[in-house]
Amino acid sequence: MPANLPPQYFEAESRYRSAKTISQKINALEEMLTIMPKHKGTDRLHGELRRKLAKFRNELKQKKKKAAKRASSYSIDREGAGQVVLVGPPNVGKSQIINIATNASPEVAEYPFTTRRPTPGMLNFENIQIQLVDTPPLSPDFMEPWLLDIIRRGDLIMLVVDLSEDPLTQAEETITLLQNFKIRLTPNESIFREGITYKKAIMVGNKQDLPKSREHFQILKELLGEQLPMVAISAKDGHNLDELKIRLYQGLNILRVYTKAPGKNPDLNTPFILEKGSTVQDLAGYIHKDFLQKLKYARVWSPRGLKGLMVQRDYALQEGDIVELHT
Ligand SMILES: Nc1nc2c(ncn2[C@@H]2O[C@H](COP(=O)(O)OP(=O)(O)OP(=O)(O)O)[C@@H](O)[C@H]2O)c(=O)[nH]1
Ligand SMILES: [Mg+2]
Repeated sequence: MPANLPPQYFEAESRYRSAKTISQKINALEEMLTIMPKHKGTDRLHGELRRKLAKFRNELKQKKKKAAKRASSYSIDREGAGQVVLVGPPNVGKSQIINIATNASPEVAEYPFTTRRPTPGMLNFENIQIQLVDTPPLSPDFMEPWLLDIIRRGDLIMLVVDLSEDPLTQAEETITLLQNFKIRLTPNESIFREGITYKKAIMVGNKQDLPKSREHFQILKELLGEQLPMVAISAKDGHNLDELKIRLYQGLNILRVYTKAPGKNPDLNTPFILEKGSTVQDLAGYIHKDFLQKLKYARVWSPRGLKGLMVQRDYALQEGDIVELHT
């Protein structure tokens, strides 16, 4: 250690040694480097301190990155038959819908920007459950950056508007806002093409119980009815909730089938949920990979009249089919 260092240097060095955080260490090192006279005798020490400083600065940067990632990303694990993400302007009743339709109870309030975090809830539809995700509002004034990822990951988007207050403007503004982020709502299947995420969506006009809502819904249907399927509900009194459930199920692009063993009855309480267009072979593979290899043929019963029809592996399954797999 060169002898000609000023006393302030040793004070800073002692602070460096007792520093408890990376920032404190960086501050002390910076101070030591400023205080230290530069000449041949201090060259090595200088280099050593600069190396340490670089190392701590890098550590701090990594730490901040990690913290930022934690704070800015929320993902909701998919549960049940599919994930429906509710989006829309502030105060339209998104949280109220989750409250009335699912087992979750996010906060509902008269003021906008009540919801700050995504909240999942499960909705019962006949013999299956569909996951609904409540989200903070989409608004040009403020939008949570992680919200877009949740929207991109959802199976179906439910665009909610308030029918009592100019729903057309609400819908158009939300659609435009998403478009600015390369997300387009579509009545067709979700796809990603040329940098744009096309997301299957359904529009829900809420607060149908309030005055003017019916008129407003008619206007909405006339002007945007071709763009998205629509349903009017009241999350306050539950009006049309059953219709909404059916539309959500249809929107998820799935089908339910049941299996049975020869000579036995099927268990109609526990369907297999498959993507529309799935075949007997897909069902077999879904159950077990051994099944897939050994499968010879299947027999199918259906609500539309099939009674044990013998089918091949590539038979496209239909909603409600009961399948007997033969190996
Ligand atoms: N009349 C009527 N009021 C409703 C209905 N649904 C929700 N509300 C009311 O509308 C207000 C907003 O409801 P929220 O569910 O908090 O709305 P939100 O869309 O989640 O709002 P943010 O979280 O701020 O985006 C509350 O005062 C609700 O009681 C409805 O169907 N009819
Ligand atoms: Mg809310």
